[in-house]
Amino acid sequence: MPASLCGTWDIISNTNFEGYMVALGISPNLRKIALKLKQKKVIELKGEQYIIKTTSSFRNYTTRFNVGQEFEEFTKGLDNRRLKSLVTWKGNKLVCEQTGEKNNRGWAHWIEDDKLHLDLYCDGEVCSQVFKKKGCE
Ligand code: VLZ
Repeated sequence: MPASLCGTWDIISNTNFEGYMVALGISPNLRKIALKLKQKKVIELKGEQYIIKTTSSFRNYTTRFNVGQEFEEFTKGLDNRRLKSLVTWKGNKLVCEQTGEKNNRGWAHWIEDDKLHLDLYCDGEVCSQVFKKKGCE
């Protein structure tokens, strides 16, 4: 059983978010704003359903899914695309494959040294984010 991803997490590093946003076709103006944001993750499990909220002072993004069940995702406020997404456990990683206009798109979450890790990938670009649990050092 993988360590729980649930909780409230503050971003402490964000490598190549710019490259990920370029791959998604986010405009230069929006990228400039987005790069400065302190992102937060709130991950909850309600029954079988995961709820992942990405929040910031500028824009929020929420996704809800059940592991192993494909769902329709609309990336509202991000690149505004419609995707077919599927989240599964691969070892200790919670992995999402996002099928749509962009190739090789998805993300993976895992816990390492009490930190929440997230790789966001699109079209050969990888953004690596690390979060620390709120209230912990
Ligand atoms: O997260 O795919 O945790 O949905 C950035 C929001 C969110 C703020 C990046 C900037 C993608 C917006 C988050 C301006 C363009 C994401 C998944 C994994 C769950």
